[in-house]
Amino acid sequence: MPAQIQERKLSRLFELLDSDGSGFVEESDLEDFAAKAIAAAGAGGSLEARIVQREASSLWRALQHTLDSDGDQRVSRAEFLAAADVDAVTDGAIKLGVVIRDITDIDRDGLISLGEWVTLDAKLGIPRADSEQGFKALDVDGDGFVSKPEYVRGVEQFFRSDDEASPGNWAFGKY
Ligand SMILES: [Ca+2]
Ligand SMILES: [Ca+2]
Ligand SMILES: [Ca+2]
Repeated sequence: MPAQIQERKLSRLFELLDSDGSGFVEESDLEDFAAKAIAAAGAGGSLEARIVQREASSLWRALQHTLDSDGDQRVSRAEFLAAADVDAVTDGAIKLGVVIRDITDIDRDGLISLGEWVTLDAKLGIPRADSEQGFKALDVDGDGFVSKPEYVRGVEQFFRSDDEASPGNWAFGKY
């Protein structure tokens, strides 16, 4: 079963990333994903925005380097799932996931509030109920905020854990 949960999580992420619904993840999808997160956070033009753009583009290059044997510049769902075992891709995805949560903390107090969380998730296409459930899961100490250590750990679990009980499985909503 362990493989199945990873597949479910990554399939869901693939859908979020494929923002033009083409059935493939392309470079433009990653640019859109970054742009949506930046817009939701009102972070346009900031240093943080450039970091998000840079990590999105690094993840694209890692995917391309790993998968693009036929040079068609796009990644299918099956290829995306296969890439999940590749360290360069996992590391790139974790970095992007973390910097996106960094800008989710709109007021920069080191804590993501429920309001901040749902604002960003809505823009990324995560339904409100899923987003709220994800927030509750990642707020492991139950103080009403997702702190940086909580979301860093959550994003790592999303990409690395095959434990059904890991809170981080919810880092990007229902899976
Ligand atoms: Ca696409
Ligand atoms: Ca905050
Ligand atoms: Ca917390």
